[in-house]
Amino acid sequence: SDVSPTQKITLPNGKTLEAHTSLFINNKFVESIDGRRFETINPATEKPIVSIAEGTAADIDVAVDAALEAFEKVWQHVDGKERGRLLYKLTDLMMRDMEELGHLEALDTGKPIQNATGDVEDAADVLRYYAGWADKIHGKVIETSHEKFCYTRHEPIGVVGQIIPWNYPISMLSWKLGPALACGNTIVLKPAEQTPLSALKTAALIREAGFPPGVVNIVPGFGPIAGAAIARHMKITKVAFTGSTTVGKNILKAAADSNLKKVTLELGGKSPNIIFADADLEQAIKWAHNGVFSNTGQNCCAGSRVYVQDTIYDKFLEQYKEFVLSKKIGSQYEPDVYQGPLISKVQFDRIMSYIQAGKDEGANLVLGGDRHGTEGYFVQPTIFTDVNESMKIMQEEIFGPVVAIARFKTVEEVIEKAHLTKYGLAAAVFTKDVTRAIKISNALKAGSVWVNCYNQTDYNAPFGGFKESGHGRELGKYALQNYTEVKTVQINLDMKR
Ligand code: TXE
Repeated sequence: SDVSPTQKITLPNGKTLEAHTSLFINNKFVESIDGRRFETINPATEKPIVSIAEGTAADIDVAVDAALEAFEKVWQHVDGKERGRLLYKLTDLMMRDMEELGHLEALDTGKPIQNATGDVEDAADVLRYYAGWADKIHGKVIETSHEKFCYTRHEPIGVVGQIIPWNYPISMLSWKLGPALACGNTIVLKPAEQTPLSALKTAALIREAGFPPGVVNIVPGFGPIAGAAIARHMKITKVAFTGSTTVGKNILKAAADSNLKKVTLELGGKSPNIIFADADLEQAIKWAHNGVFSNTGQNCCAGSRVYVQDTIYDKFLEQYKEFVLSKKIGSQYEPDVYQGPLISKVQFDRIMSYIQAGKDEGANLVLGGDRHGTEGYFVQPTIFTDVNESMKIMQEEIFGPVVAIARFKTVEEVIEKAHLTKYGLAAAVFTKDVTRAIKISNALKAGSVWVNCYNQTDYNAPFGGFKESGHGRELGKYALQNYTEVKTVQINLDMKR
C-alpha cells in the first residue's frame, strides 16, 4: 500500500485537489530513500504549491530493478493486444480526469488553464494513437535463398529511461510513454523538477488502468542527480531525452561511457520564419506571432528569427507590433490570457540577460524588454530589429517571449542566413507561390518545415531535429523504431554447406 498520502491544493476558485507528491515505483507511491523533498513553485505567484519527494541515484536503482523485473517476468510476455487495451484504458481515464490534470498542469507551468487542458487532451490523443500501434508491431519475411527461411522480429529493448522538460510536461510524457509501451518496454521516467504534478497524477491513472507493477515508474528529481543516474545506468538500454542541447550532449557522453545505451534526443532550436512579399500579410502576422510567443516562447520550435522581405518590412513591423500588444499577459485563471509567466526565476534571469545582450550588441529594441508586473516571472513581449547573424540573440535559443526581426531581399540570401546557426529543428515560409514554397522547403535544413502556418505537430507525423537539434524522430510510426531491437532469424531449410 502507499506510504505517502496526497497533499491538498486549493485553487483560486476555492475548489480543492489532491495531489500525489511522491515517487511512483512498482505501482506504489513511496518516499525517497533519504527522505528528501523539494518544493514545486507556481510561477505566476512565486509561491510553493506542494513539496515533492526527491529521487536520487539510489531511488533510480530501485526503480530500474522494478522495471527490469517487470520486463523479464511479465511485460515482455504480454501480447500487443493487451498492451493496447491498457493504453486505451489509460487514455479514457485521462479524459475522465482531464479537468484535474489541467489544473495541476496550469499551476505547475503557469500556462493559461485552457491551454493546459488542451495539452492534456493532446496527450491523451498521442497515447490513443500508440494504443493502436501496440498490436501492429511486426517484422518481415525476407526472401534470401530457397535453402533458407529468414525473418525479422521487432522486439522491445528492455528498460527505457526517459527524461522530460517542463514546457509541455504532459505532452512530453505522452510522446515518451506511448511508443515505449506500445512496443513492450518498461520505463523509468523523470519529469522535470519544475513540473512533476501531472506526471504523478498520470502515475495514479496508470495503476488504475491496470498496468502491471513496475511497467511504468516515475521518479521526480533533479537533472544532475536523478537524470544523470538514468543516463549512466548499466541496466537501462535506451534513453530518450527532451531538453537543452548542453544536457543532450552530456547524455550522449554518459551513454558512451556506460553501456552504450541507445539514445534519442530532442533538443533546442533557433528556427527561422521567412515571410515573402506576396504572403497573405494578416495570416503571416498571426502565425509569426503564434510561432514565437505561444507558451511564452518556451517552445523548442519557437520561430525566434523572423526574416521579412524588404518591400513589406515596414508594413509588417507596424502591424506585428499592434498584434503583439493586443494580447493579454496574466496568470492561469485570468480570462482571455494569451501569455503566462516564464517557468522559473532561473529562466526569468536567463531571458532578461538575453535581452540585455541584444541591447549591448546594438540591436534595436522596438517593444518590451522589461519585467511585466511585480509578482510572478512575467516578461513583456519583446521585439528586436536591426539584428545580424553574429549577435547572441540570433544564435542562441532564448526560450522566452523575445523575437528578432530582420530584412532580406532574395531567396538565396535568406536561405543562407537561415542556416547560420547550429540548430535545425524547425523553419517556416510564407508565400503564395507554390513552386517557391516547395523549393525552399527542400532547401531548409530543419526537421519540420511549415508553409503558411507554424507550430503544427500531429501525433501521426514525425518530429525531430537536424544538426544540433537532436537525434531520431518522435511521434508517428517513426517513433516505434526508437523502441525496438530488430532481430534477424535465419533457418536452414536445405543448405548442405
Ligand atoms: O533544461 P535542461 P533547463 C532549453 C531552453 C532552456 C534551456 C535550459 O533553451 O532555456 O534548455 O532549460 C534534466 N543529466 N530547453 O535548464 O537542464 C532536467 O532535470 C540528465 C529546450 O530546464 O536540459 C529536466 O528533466 N538529465 C527544451 C530536463 O533534463 C538532466 C525544453 C531538461 O532540463 C541533466 C527545456 C543531466 N546532467 C529546455 N541536467 C526543448 N527541447 O523543448 C538536467 N537534466
